Formats: sequence, structure tokens, C-alpha cells
Amino acid sequence: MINPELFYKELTRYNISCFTGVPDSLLKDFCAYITDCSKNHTICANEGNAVALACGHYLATQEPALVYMQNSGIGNIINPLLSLADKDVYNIPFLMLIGWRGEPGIKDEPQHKTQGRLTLKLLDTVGIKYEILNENFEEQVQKAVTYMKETKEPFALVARKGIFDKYELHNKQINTYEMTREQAIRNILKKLPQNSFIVSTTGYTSRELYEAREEHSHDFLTVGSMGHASSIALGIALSKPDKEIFCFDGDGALLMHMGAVPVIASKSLTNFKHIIFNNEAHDSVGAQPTASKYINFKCLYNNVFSVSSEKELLEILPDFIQINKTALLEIKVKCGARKDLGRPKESPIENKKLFMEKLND
Ligand SMILES: Cc1ncc(C[n+]2csc(CCOP(=O)(O)OP(=O)(O)O)c2C)c(N)n1
Repeated sequence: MINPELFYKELTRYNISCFTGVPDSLLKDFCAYITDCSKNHTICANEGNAVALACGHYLATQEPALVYMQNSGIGNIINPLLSLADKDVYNIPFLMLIGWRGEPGIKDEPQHKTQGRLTLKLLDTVGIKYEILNENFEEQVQKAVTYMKETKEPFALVARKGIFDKYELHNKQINTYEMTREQAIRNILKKLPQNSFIVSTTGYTSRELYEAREEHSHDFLTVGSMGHASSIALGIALSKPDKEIFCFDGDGALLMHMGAVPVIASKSLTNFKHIIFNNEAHDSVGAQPTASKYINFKCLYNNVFSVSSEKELLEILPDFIQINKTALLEIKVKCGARKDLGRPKESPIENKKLFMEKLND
């Protein structure tokens, strides 16, 4: 096991003192440490943004930054990696810390299986040199730094589950809203028209939606593909104009691919509604803050409703559901989920099959 503080100190010894990335549950303790202790830490909306930020940091300081991410984020970094940092383009080094979800032989959720099996092969394919992080991290950091100095290319450290010691975040920026996401979901479900369909985002939202329903055929639980639930819902809404489609989104997921929003708005649909459970955090992976406090959701669509209590939610729901235009409902909720929150019992493929049958009924 590695103590997050010692790992941080080792990095800063070599002037790696700019930290950026998108949080991951496997890196939770290290992320918590840098949140408390680093003066140069930026949580990005998307891993690709973090790579670009690291490149900017290098241009300004000639020092590599550390970019952390879950291995699902590798997809988001491919473009800036190959068309910005690449040795045949600008040749810019940075150190990556990658949480290895779905490592072969370790039990994990279906959305991590292929990504986990391919993680090292993907790094090989894109020409990134890597090491699997271990207790000899001092040597590994030194090796990475030497490599980055000599080649000006990125280097990756791949972090297995459980590699970091526990670190409890002191600097919690937890909001004070009264309602939980689960309460909000249960209240919405009571009011939704019977034959409407829901596409829900990754993490706790889909798990809570699943738990709140006895029958699951109206719900597409997007277990992976963070930030794309709204575009999946758009695809359905465009092809099924007679069905009401609701997207249950998170603020972190919305920010990750926010470009989807004006495209949805441009379609002037009457059967698409977007609901954001805004807890100002990446709750599902450790409640690290998002930047959602700094945007006004009222700018996103022409019809936006915003509530921050159960009373307001119950008052606004009939108007929101009845409005015959694309609309957004922002629900400000507190962080946290039930300790005994379950996971879907059906596989994603079973979920898809049931959903498609019902949608095409
Ligand atoms: C591309 C990608 N990067 C990172 C993750 C890890 N991850 C899973 S859920 C999540 C947080 C989602 O936050 P939000 O959408 O605000 O929902 P909340 O968990 O707060 O309900 C993150 C970062 C991921 N699944 N995919």
C-alpha cells in the first residue's frame, strides 16, 4: 500500500506540482490528499481537458503535470494525446495516474470489463510507456521523470484497486441542500406519465432509479459512457416522437459532454425532458467537487426550472411534465447514497432487450 502523502511528496520533489484530472473511486484517497494539500489542483470536466491543461502547464513552466483519471477516461484523452502531446506534434510530457477498473481477475461491474482487459494494450497501442504502480513508487517516479526529461513524452502509472492507503478528506465542500437524490427520484417517479421512458446516467443515479422501480422495462440505465445519457435520450426522442423521454443526469456527467445540450435544444422536441440532480459533486466516486456551482443552468435551455427542496419539487413537477417543449429541471440535492444501495440484477444486455421491447411495443 502507498501512503498518499508520501506519493505526493515524491512527485513534488521532482517539481510535479500541478495536479489535474477527473476523479475515480480507485484514486479517491490520493485525490482527497491533493484536494486538501495542493495549491495547484484542478478537477476538470473531462479527462481530455485535463491533458490539455497539463500541456498548458508545461508550456508555461517546462515542468510536467500529473493527470489522474479512471481508465474509462482513456477514451476522452486520445485526441489531445495524439494530436497535441504526441512526439510528432508538440511533444509534451505529463505523468498519468490511471485507476485500473476491471483489471482481469478482479471482480468488477460489466462496464469496466473490456476497458480493464484492454487498458495496458491501449497504452501500448498509443505508445505510452507505463508501469503498474507498486510500493517501490520512489523508483517508479524517478524512472518516469527521467523518461519524460529525455523524451518529452508522457508516462503512465497504472493504479490497482486498493494500492493507496486511506486518507479522509478534510476540506469537504459539501452543499447544504435538504433533499437526497434518491428522494427526488422517488418523487419524480410518482408523477411521471405511465408510459414515459427514462435514460439515466452512470453511478448512483441509475442504481437508485433501479431500486425505486419494481418493473424496469421503461428505464435504460447507462452504466458507463459518462456524459452521454442525454444524447442517447435524444436519439430515442428523435425516432419516437410519440413517446415521452426523460433523461436523468448528474452535474458531473452533464459538464463532461455539455456540448450535447445546445444540440438537443436545436431540435425543438416536444417529447424530451432533461432532469439534472445537481449535488455540485462527483458523488458516486467520492464526492469531489464539480464546477457546476459556477454555471447558471437557466442558460442551457429556454425552459428551465430549478428547485432545491422537496416542497418546491412537488409544486413544480406538474408544470414541468406538462410543458410541451424541451425543458430542463435542475434539482439541487445533497451528496450521499444509502449504504445498502443495490445494483441492477439484470445485465446491461438484458436491460437493453427489455427496454427495446417496451419502446417498440
Ligand atoms: C469517462 C469517465 N470518467 C470518469 C468516470 C468515473 N465516474 C463514475 S461516476 C462519476 C461521477 C459522476 O458525477 P455526477 O454525474 O455529478 O453524478 P453523481 O455521482 O454526483 O450523482 C465519475 C467521475 C467514468 N465513469 N467515466
